[in-house]
Order: sequence, then C-alpha cells, then structure tokens
Amino acid sequence: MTPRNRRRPLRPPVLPRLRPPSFSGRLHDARTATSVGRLLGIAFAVCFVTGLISHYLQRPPGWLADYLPSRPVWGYRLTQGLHIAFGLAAIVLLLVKLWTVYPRLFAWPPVRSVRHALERLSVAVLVATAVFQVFTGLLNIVEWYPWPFSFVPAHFAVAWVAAGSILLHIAVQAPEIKAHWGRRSAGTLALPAEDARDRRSLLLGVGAAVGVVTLTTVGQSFTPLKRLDLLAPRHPDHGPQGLPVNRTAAAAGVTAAALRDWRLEVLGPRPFALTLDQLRALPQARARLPISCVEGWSAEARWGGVRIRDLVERAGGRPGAGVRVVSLEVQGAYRVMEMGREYVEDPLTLLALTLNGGVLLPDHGYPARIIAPNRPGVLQTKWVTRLEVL
Ligand SMILES: Nc1nc2c(c(=O)[nH]1)N[C@H]1C(S)=C(S)[C@@H](COP(=O)(O)O)O[C@H]1N2
Ligand SMILES: [Mo]
Repeated sequence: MTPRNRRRPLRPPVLPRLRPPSFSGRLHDARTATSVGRLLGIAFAVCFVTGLISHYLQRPPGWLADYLPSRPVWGYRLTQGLHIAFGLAAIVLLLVKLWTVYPRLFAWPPVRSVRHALERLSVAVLVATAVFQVFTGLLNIVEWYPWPFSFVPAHFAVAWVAAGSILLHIAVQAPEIKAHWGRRSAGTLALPAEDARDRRSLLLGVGAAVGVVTLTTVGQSFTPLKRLDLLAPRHPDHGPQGLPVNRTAAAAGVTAAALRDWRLEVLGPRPFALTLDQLRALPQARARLPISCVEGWSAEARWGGVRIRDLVERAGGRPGAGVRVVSLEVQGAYRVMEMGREYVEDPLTLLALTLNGGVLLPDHGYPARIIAPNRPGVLQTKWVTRLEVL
C-alpha cells in the first residue's frame, strides 16, 4: 500500500477563520495621534477664528455693519492670509492624522455599546466635516466649484459642525490626550524607546511637508516670499497693471457699449451725477492699499481717486451714513455692496480712477471702482455706476 492510499481519519474541512484584519504599526498609537492631533487642532482653530472674521467682514448683520473697523489697513490681508496658509497646512496634518488612526476603523467588534456607537458616530461626523472643509476650501482657492451649493454659506455652516465635533472629540478623548500630552506623561513612559524614534521621524516628515506646502503657497499673500510662490493658483504680480483679476470685464458683461454713456450717479438728500471728466476735476486722493481676495491672494497697489466721504458729503449725507454701491455688471453676486460708517468716513476709502499710476483697465473696474482699507476683495466693487447714501 502506498502512503497515498492509506486511509485517513475523517476530519472536518479547515475553513479560513473569519478575522478582522489587524493593524499593529507602531505609529498608530495614541501618542502619535495626540502629537499630530494637537497640531491639527491648532490649524483648525486658526482657520475657524480667521474664517469668522472673514465671514462677518463680508456679511455683517445689520447692527454690526457700522462698527466694522477700517483699520489696520492690512487687517483682512493678514487674517485671510493666515486662513489659507493654515488651511493648506491642515490638509497635510489631516491626512497624517487619519493615517495614524485609521486602524481603529477596523476595530472589532464594530460596536461595543450604545456609548461606543455614539462615540464612533461623532468621529464619523468629525472626519466628514473636516474633509469637507479642507476640500471645499482648496477648490475655492482654485475657483473650481464642482458642486450644486454655494461655497460661502456651506463652508461657514459646516465650520460650526466641525468645531462642535472637534470639541466633543477632545472631551471624549481627554483622558488619552492627557496621558500622552507631555514628554514625560504616564502613557508615554510606558512606550518602548524605538517608538519615540519612529515618531520623531514621522513628525519631522510632517514638519517638512507642511513647510514645503506653506513656503510654496504663502507668497500669494505674503509678498516677501512671492518668488517661492510655485504651487498657489495665483501670483500677486501676475495680471494687467501688475495685479491679478478675478472677474474680467467680459465675464461681467461690461462692454464698451455699456460704458458709452457712463455717469456716476450719487443718490441722497441732494442727488447728483458726474461724468468721468467731472470726477477727475474733483480733489483727488491717493492710497496704498491691498486687494485681499477671499480666494487667498493679496496684492498691494497704488490707487488714486475721489474720497467716498467727499461724495457722500456733497450728496447731503449725514455724518455716519452708510453707502450702497451698485456696479454696472449685469448680474453677479458682487454687483451690489454695502459699506458701514467706518469705511465711509475713512479718508483712504476711494472711488478709484487710477491704479499704479495709470487709468484703470477695464478688467480692474474702469471707469471707477471701490478701494477701501481692511476689506475683503469681494467688496472692492468694480465698474461702479451708482452710490446710494443710506
Ligand atoms: N462688480 C464686481 N466687482 C468685483 C468683483 C466682481 O465679480 N464684480 N470681484 C471682486 C473680487 S472677488 C476681487 S478679489 C476683486 C479683484 O479685483 P481686481 O480684479 O481689480 O484685482 O474685485 C472685486 N470686485
Ligand atoms: Mo476675490
């Protein structure tokens, strides 16, 4: 008898045992999650605060509009620059943070208790909203809107949900965060030395990646670094008259024909209208002010034109009056804009007729545009045709 034919005792077939995959990399631990998490927390906090500033400067509730400060002139440039820089850094940090904790996605059993289920649900909300914020923010700075909702209200609303779920997450994880916070904390001392070495390497890599992303994009608003601006969608110097353009005259439907009979109308107790030559004959003021676009770029320029407060005074407006500005643009979200008292009274707020020493080009708002200090770019209305003293 060959061994092949020998009778074997009957055994049940061996089935592969169903087991969830296991992930045991050394960097998927609570210490790493805490180290990366607090950096991400800082980035999100800066984004949240600067985002709120941006939101209320752009769409102030009625009672606030007259108190928005027009100084410092570089205020919005700074807060918006920080918003974009920290938002871009948050993309790197978020990816690394998700990588450190993703094994928990496969925790087995998936749900241990009601409490555990709620905790996982809150993490799901946190991850979804965080990804939504950095993703929509990134596409906004390249001005690509492949979605049916409008960016500003969605980004604003989800920011609150994200902020709430981050606070909840910190509260739920507080004991772990505390155990792993400091170099000599309890949870940290229990870990082997090679873990610390690997973690240092990971954090160095994260730092390098954030550094590269920041240095190659921050020049779009922080002009001393503009020569390194390789990855940002805009360069602060690229555009007609040395300034970027977001919406061209052609895109706004502002044509030569529409401009032929252009007059500036000023409505108020003593309404009047002026031709461009009459405007040029009024006392001219100069201002060196940045355009700080909510899409992330900022660039300073020299502007010349008539002070808004002079026009308001001439129309018989009371001190402290606000102004509604209407553009020639046929339709568009930025056709009508309102500004409160502080802006109207600021001597640097101009109805600009010149830019960097030349007559405004059509894409920059010829014949006349608004330029005001400490103000989001979207409110620097171009192709102005009417001012209404409120
Ligand atoms: N009427 C009108 N004004 C407008 C806009 C617009 O779309 N329509 N875009 C605004 C935006 S988003 C910015 S950042 C600035 C850009 O100004 P610039 O083209 O002169 O650089 O103009 C603002 N003024
Ligand atoms: Mo903008």
